[in-house]
Amino acid sequence: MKNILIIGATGQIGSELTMTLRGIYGNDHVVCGYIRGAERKGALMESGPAEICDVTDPQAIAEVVKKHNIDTIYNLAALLSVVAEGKPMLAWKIGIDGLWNVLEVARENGCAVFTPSSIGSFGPETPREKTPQDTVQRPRTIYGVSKVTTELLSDYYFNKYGVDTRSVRFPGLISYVTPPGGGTTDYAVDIYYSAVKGEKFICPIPKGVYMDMMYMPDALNACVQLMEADPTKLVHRNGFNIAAMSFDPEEIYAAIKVHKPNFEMEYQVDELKKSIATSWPDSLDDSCARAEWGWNPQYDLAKMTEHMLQQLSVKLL
Ligand code: AKB
Repeated sequence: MKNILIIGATGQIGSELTMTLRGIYGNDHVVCGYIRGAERKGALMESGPAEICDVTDPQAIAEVVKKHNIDTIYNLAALLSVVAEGKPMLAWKIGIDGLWNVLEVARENGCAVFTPSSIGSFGPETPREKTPQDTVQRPRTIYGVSKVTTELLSDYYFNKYGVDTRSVRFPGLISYVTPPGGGTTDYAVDIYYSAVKGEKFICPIPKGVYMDMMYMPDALNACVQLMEADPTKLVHRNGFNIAAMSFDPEEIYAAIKVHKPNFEMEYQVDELKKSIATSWPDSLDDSCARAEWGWNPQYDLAKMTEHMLQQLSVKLL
C-alpha cells in the first residue's frame, strides 16, 4: 500500500488531488501537507492526516516522511507565473530550493517524487504549434526558468541516485473547486465565475492568443496514471507534454454563450499576462505521454464548459 505526502495540499491542484488519492489509497494513507496560515475547516484536513510541511524546511519534510512511512511525495508547492514575476527570488526559493529539499529527503528515504512542470517551461523560440516533447526550452519568465530547472534536477536525481522522479507539463488548469492564484491562464477560470454571476467579463488576454488548457479531472488522472505507470515503459520522465484542448478568449467565450446567450465580454489587455502568454506554445504534442503511459483526456472545451457552468451554479447561486 502506498503512503503519500502532498506538499502544497491546500492549493488549486493539491486540494483536489488529496481527496482523489484518499479515495484510491485510503484516507489514512494520504497526508495533507500545508503551511502555517493555510489551515481550513472541512474534509481536506479532517478526513485524513494533516501536517505542517513547508517545502523550504527540509527538517519538517523529513520528519513527516518518517512519521508516516511515506513512499511517494507529490511536491506541488510553487508560485504561478504572474506572481513569480513580481517575486523572482521567492519563486526560486520555493520552486528550486524547495525541490532540492524534497529530492534529498526522497533519496534518503526511498520515496518516488512527482513535481509538476508546465507549458511555461517553453519560450518564444519553441515551435508554437504541436510543440514536440523534446525541443527548445528557453523560457523568458522566472516561472519557466524554475520549471526547466525542475525537469533537469528531477532527471538528475533519477539518473544519478535512482530516485523515481516523474512529472508532466501542465497546461492552464480549470476547476470549480479551488481557484488558481496568480497564473497567466487564470482568465479561463475567472470567465466562468463571471458568466455564472451574470457579470460582464473583462478579459486580460488578447483575442487570438491560444494556450493549452485542461479540466481538473483530467489533470488529476494524469498525476495518478503517471505515478502508477510501469517504469520499464517510460522513455521520458520529467516532464511529459500532456494536452486536452487549446483555445483563445473568443473560443471559450463562444462556448459559454451556447449556454448563456446574454453573457458579455470586453478586452482590457494586461501587458504582463500578454507577454507571458504570447511566449508560450499554442498547443502541445502529447504523443509520448499517450504511448508511454496511456494518457487519454476525457474533456474537450464543450464538455468542460457544460460541467463547469452546472457545478459553479450549484456553488455560487
Ligand atoms: C500559469 O498560468 O502560471 C499556470 C501554468 C500554465 O503553469 N497555470
